[in-house]
Amino acid sequence: MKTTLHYRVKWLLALAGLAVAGAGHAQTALPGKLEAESYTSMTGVALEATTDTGGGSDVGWIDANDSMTYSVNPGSAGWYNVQYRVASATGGGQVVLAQNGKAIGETTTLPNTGGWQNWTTVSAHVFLAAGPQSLTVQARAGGFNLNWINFSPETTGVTLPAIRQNGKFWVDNAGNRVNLRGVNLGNWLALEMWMMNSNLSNNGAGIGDQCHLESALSGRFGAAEKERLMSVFRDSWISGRDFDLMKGMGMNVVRLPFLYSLIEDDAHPYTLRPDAWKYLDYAINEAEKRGMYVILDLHGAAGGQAAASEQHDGCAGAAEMWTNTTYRDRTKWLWDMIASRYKNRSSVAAYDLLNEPWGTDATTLANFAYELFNVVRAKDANHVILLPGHNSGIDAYGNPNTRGLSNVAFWMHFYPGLWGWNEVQGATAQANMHATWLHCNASGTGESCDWNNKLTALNTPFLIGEFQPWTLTGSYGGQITRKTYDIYNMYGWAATSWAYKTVSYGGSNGDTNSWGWGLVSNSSNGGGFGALDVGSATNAAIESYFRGFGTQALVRNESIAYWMNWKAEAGQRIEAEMFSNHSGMRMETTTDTGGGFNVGNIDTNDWMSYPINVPKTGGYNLQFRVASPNNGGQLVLSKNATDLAALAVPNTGGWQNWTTITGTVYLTAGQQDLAIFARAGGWNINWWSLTAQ
Ligand SMILES: [Ca+2]
Ligand SMILES: [Ca+2]
Ligand SMILES: [Ca+2]
Repeated sequence: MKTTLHYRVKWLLALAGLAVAGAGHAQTALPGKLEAESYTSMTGVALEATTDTGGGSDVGWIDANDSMTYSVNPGSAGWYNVQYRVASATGGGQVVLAQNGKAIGETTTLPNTGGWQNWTTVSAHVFLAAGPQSLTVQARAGGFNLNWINFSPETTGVTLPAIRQNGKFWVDNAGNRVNLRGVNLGNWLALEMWMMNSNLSNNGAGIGDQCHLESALSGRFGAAEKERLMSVFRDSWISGRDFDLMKGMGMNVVRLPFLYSLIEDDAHPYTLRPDAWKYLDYAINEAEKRGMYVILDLHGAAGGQAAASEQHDGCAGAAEMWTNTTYRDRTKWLWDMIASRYKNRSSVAAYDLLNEPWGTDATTLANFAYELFNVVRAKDANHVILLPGHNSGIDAYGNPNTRGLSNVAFWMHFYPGLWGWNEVQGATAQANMHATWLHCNASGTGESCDWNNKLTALNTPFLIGEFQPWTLTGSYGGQITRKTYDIYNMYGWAATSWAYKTVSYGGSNGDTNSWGWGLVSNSSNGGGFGALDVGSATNAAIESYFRGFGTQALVRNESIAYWMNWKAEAGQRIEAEMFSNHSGMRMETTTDTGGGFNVGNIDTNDWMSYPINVPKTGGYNLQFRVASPNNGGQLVLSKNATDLAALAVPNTGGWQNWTTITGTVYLTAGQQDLAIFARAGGWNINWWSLTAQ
């Protein structure tokens, strides 16, 4: 009934000459308010007087597929908050912004406002390029009136303290050390096909890298539709829920791998894509809102920089940037653009100039990285610039300090236990291998200690840009992951693990004993997806498949989530191996009840400390879970080098024969560091506790 009347009235309006184009054909500068009636062209709508605040006209008689096109001029590229001023007596309206016949934002569903002149404001957001352009408002479903649309720059309302170098440490602008611990957003803005183990194929053949996926899509549907489908993938693989999940797992930084072709128009070198900053801005905004930093990581440069066998720079095959000066020049141009855009953005923690640029020798890499450093520094005086590690190390750089460089850091990627580096079989052996890597030998050298000594001598900060401690360590995975972050932070290093999300077409079973490379994976309950042959599927089917990555159910590794959020607390078992600082200790797997790790290698004068909040001043009962094949052990609980309690550690008949010794202590309330000190060593400790009397 409504529909019949609706069409009849629209027809009558047209007859009466009332459905004329809006008076204002002028270009609307954005940010600003776009009157709905100021369209330059439309299909199927009509104007009417409005009783909304401010009066004037609204656009009514909007049915599905009706549209209005406007001439707008955004002053700068970026994300805009969009406010639709709408009224509806029926509800069910749906609106989307489009350009060149393609949606460029999310579809927004509009409410029933209780009348055709009862107005409300509905929010959305969209990325717009700078400069004059047309913008179409498309009705996906009709049944609403539109008075105006307001565009304002999207801001997070959050300003994070800027990160800079102070000697070997990452500090904030107040000079406080910042323990950066985060994860890589792999397979998002730089695909690695294995991470979606997806049964993706092209005419029955596997797809080896992003280049082949994109060329298959271009070949079938043309470059514009390929770009649209890739945008659908990017809009889907990562969204707000993922930043919530990362935050919930204790992360305060995200390393963001991207390909040059996300920014530079590959068909027109030295030209920014219209949507060049869409995804980097989005990620920075989403991280910043949650108090998290971003490290911008050029994962694939023009021509490719990685070893020939690697797909992670976009295309497997030769690293042509090292033999072609144009590619290196384009890479300099790209960093000039990036530094110009983000120079004042304090939530960007650092620029990661090139990922694993191992298609050349260490000296060539160092020389080019210093060239890139100068390009960035010419535009951006603020940000820390990361010099890329070669697979042979960082020695070819010499000492950046003696070159007079500031706000500079190195990165390496450490993967013990994988690809021939200390590979051992079985979760327990893997866990002990990681524990060995994280600790010094008796002379304060070896394993990760050598790197700490090297970076200390260089007086330069360090990022472990990639590492993976959980996939082969079974039930030890969560704890060894936390411990890896703790030890790296103790050295002063930032650390970002690889990676946030991996999926498989059947879904993960959520079993932490056989967990893959993601902190999260798709659930076997509602997260699965099937095969897709991009050589024969319709573009609608490909779009639907890509969209599925945004809606599939996810499961997180609960062991990692637990340990990343673990802290020493009164009244609970405090795992001895979760010290935040130490001298001379190391962890190892234990066969005591409950498993996990104990602390061993305890020699006389070794110590370890724990930040803890003592809830109230008074007496506390102490328990220490210890084992020793020796007589004469002495354990002291201390604070600021003052003894609070001393206990004898008995001979229990073996390093893994455990007993619990008890004592008492008087503590004052408040946040403090408590230390366990070995007045006489030769014992192990698994856990301890303090409980108010
Ligand atoms: Ca209006
Ligand atoms: Ca020791
Ligand atoms: Ca323990």
